[in-house]
Amino acid sequence: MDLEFNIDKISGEILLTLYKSMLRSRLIEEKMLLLLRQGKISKWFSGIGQEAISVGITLALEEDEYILPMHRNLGVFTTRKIPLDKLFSQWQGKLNGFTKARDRSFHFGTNKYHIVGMISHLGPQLGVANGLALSNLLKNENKVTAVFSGEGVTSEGDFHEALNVASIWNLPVLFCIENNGYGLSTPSSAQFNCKDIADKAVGYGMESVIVDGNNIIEVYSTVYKIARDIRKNPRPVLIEFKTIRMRGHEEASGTKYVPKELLEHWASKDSIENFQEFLRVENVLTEEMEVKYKSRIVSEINDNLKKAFDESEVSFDLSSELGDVYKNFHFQKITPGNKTSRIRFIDTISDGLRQAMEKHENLIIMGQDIAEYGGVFKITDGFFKKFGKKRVRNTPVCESSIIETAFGLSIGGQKSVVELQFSDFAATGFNPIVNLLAKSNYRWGQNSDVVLRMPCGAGVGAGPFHSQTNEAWFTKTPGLKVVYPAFPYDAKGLLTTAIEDPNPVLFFEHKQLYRSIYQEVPEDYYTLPFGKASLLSKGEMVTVISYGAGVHWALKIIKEIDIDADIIDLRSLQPLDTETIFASVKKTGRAIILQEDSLFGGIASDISSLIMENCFEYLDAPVKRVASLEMPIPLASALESNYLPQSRFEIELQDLLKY
Ligand SMILES: Cc1ncc(C[n+]2csc(CCOP(=O)(O)OP(=O)(O)O)c2C)c(N)n1
Repeated sequence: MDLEFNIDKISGEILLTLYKSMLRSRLIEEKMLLLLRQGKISKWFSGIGQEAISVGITLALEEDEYILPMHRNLGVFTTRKIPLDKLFSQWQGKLNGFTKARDRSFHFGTNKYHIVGMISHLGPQLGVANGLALSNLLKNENKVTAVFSGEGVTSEGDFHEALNVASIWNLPVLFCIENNGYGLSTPSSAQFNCKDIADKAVGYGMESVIVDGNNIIEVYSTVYKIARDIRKNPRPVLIEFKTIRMRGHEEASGTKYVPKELLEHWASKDSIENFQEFLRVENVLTEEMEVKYKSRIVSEINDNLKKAFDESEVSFDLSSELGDVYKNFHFQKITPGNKTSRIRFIDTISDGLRQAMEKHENLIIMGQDIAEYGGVFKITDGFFKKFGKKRVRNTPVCESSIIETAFGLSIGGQKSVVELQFSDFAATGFNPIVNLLAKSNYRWGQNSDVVLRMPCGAGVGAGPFHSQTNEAWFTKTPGLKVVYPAFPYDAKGLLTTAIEDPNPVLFFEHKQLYRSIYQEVPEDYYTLPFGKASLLSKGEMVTVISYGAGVHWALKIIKEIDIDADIIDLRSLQPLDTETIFASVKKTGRAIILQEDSLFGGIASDISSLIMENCFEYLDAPVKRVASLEMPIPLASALESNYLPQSRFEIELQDLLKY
């Protein structure tokens, strides 16, 4: 025996459960490797030799405590007793799987079994775990959340952001790092330059321990004790599990780059064989029992495999595929009383947010400097005092992690609004927006009840990184909703709807409008529907389509040159009100779209195509798009004003009318 087991206070029953759970995972995997060789499944990431980690952690936690595994953690799924037929269907891309054949292998979650699976980008798991842990704390539930990561993932920014947030917020998260020596072909020595990964916790003010990942008793006992402690005294702990990856990154890639002696050394420390021998010596396990367990597991595997293989191949159903991109939301119109006051755009955002906080007790707001300081635009001024530090949360500078946290909160049943200090900074949270928030409902039915507030736009002399209007980064990603009001009344009613809607909404707020545009706005809470443009003026000569600040530029120029135009303020870009656009263009025969963003690939291009495709016979002239120049946004106002499209809009409009 190459491992020593200290079983002080562990019952025989638990010892056998640990053994059987590892065995079950190993036997399933061996069968999968066989099927892979027979070409019956397509890809496999082996966790052979690492079973003690998945199994030990899973059994050390309560069944209703969330675990967020990675691609080598079959033992988490099998130990949580996920029905094997469903698991096999998942791997075969069948309908009975957890993703309705929409995603592969371990890329799924199941709230029934308290498991949240990974996305391919690996690191986001860590931030999602923070969200789940925060959700538990907010609900006063003393639960631990465990999240897995390989040593390779510890190089991702997500890892560092997640540890930092968890430590600052005292979140009861177990960061379980499986240091298996290699990230694909890259050895640990080329991945990080500290002695142990456990050292990384120090910089974040976090405790850490190192565990022999092949020793099931050490894994189970350590995790059990730490979990018990952090349930009472919430805080994160990093556990580094030393182990090895015995097979290729995935089966096809092999292990040529791993020294033979290293594999031999670890083979002698095999987690199952050593434990089995120990249990025999201790008289906990007999040969008969072993044979019985194995044959039971093998027939369970074969029966369930048969079910999965017998299941027919999935067929394409358009309405089901498109129907799952967003979670169903039945808009409820809430009409306000008659009392109004004349307020600025910025005040309506603040009012809408405050009233939504009063209405939804499960709503959390997060962002940089939003608490005591009130946010850089002072939109949340006074919120901290009124709603308290649990619900109004200052965050470190880490957009990615906070957006991942918001997704975790959503799984836990909380709504959240994240204030991006400037919409430009969504760039550092891009991955979780377009891959996690946008795709999870489609992939495994988990909605993202998250609103991202996006102060945006130029005209304020703020240069390339504080002036962008980056809605087009998101309008092209199915699964996201994109709202972009131009008036205070709309801003409030659309913001409250964004918060009611259980889908991820990017809510663009143009900074130049914040303090320059006033309107009579109801004092009460009210909602306005998405996907309904507003027709600001009616005319016969041309249809002018815009949104955000562009609406105000168009209104001004059209008033100056005094023409008779339909002016459409889109209000929301995804969903887009094509009905109003087409009806107007069919009437006027001419369309011009004004967009603040630079031209190529912006929403104006899509609207133009839609008009051509749907209204061609009604057009008296080609559709015009007017937008900013194809360059970054410059600082000085002489440059910025020429970058922006106002001056070109008038010329293009006159041209269109003359055509
Ligand atoms: C953001 C991102 N970059 C690269 C990859 C490709 N990739 C998949 S797994 C992997 C190695 C991960 O290594 P590690 O975290 O040590 O986990 P292990 O596979 O060893 O269990 C890489 C580079 C990816 N999936 N996502």
